[in-house]
Amino acid sequence: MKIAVLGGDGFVGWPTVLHLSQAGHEVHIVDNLSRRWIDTELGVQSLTPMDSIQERCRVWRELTGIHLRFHLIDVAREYERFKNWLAEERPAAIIHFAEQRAAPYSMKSDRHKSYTVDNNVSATHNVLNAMVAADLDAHLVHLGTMGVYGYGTVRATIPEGYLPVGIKTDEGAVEEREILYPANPGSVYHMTKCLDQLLFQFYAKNDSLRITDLHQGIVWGTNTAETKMHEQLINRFDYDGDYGTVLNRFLIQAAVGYPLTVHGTGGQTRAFIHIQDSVRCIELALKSPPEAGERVKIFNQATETHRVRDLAELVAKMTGAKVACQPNPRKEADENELSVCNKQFLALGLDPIRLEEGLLTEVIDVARKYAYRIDKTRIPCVSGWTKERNAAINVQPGSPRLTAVS
Ligand code: NAD
Ligand code: USQ
Repeated sequence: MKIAVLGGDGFVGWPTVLHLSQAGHEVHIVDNLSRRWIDTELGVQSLTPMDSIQERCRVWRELTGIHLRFHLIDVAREYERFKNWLAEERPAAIIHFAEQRAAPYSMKSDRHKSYTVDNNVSATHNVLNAMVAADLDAHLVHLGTMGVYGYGTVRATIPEGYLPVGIKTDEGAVEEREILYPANPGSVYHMTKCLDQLLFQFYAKNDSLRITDLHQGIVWGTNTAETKMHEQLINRFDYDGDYGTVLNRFLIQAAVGYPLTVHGTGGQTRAFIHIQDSVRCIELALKSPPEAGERVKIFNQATETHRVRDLAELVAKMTGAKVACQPNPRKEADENELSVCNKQFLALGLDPIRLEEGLLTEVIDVARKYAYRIDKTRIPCVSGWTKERNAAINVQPGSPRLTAVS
């Protein structure tokens, strides 16, 4: 099948491209390389040494004989070019990763808020708009987030996208409905993913587009079977205060003897998935598209939940690292419970990689191996959600800002 991977140069996009290519699909990467420009803006680099996208594609071709096509297109800003490209190539499936995905980056300043909303909402709308204009009946698979549900504690398992409700009619009867689970974003970035959901709902209803939205948890790990095939196919690994996600950050912090940066009490519970499972889930979703006219198909793409302080303790036990609690730069619940339904992927055959199985390999093979590339001054989170939070974290480059070390 011909597949367009929008955002195929990114952390989840690149291993997905290789996995689908290895499985025999004709893969086209569409990316504007904005993520690489943001590295330059922030003065950071991936922990792992990444080659250019063209070089990555050349190495894949040398290794496998398979030609990956790369198209430099800004999906948010170059609507006509993107539409014409889509109309000409007519992929059978489109996987949409092409958004600004870091919550701290989206909260850095008013400029970063605007950029994130403009980029993400325009990119998603342009994809839908172009599919209709080009009369393209492709299956659109979007990478959404568990964060659309929010992290307020509800003593009930979060369903996969839809919540059954009873609406009391004027006559006093009860009408049964399933509605999108109430959106409750915790950052401007997460808010764009909530807006995406409404765009999908409308285009599935109005134009019968076939859409799958994957509500993904925090992705951890680095490599997959395919990225391990050659040193130059290595995946990116973000560790800085904006793009690094919590578990991957703890792993590199342990590798360089930096106290593990737990925000607040570390009572935040989040959903997680290994990068290899993320790629497998996308393939499973591709094989199970909705029918035209069906509502948006929503999967929870997460395999386990953990509390931040438990993760820190686990990494500390494994490596001898110290744990340091610090003022939370985010406005979020200090403590929350989280239980997530992921029955659909399990039913399709997903056999999840557990944290305990993969963590040690990740520390030794990746974090320690490339520790020499880490700039410790880029580890602190310097993006506060509000003026008060910014003041509380006392942003000074290199400032340790630690309140307790155990
Ligand atoms: P990433 O930033 O590494 O990759 C995104 C890619 O999209 C980059 O290569 C970037 O250059 C490209 N891009 C951004 N805007 C674009 C535009 N307008 N036109 C063309 N290309 C554009 O992010 P990632 O970690 O690979 O995440 C991919 C998707 O998965 C995101 O949408 C994110 O919200 C979602 N997600 C990620 C995680 C995670 O932990 N990484 C968890 C849940 C969901
Ligand atoms: N946290 C720490 N210490 C750190 C970094 C983070 O305690 O050094 C805490 C945060 O305060 C937060 C939790 O860990 O409570 C998760 O933060 P994160 O940066 O790992 O994840 P998040 O900002 O939610 O975003 C990431 C991805 C995003 C994706 C989301 C899935 O960057 O693209 O949508 O995970 S989810 O969290 O399920 O919404």
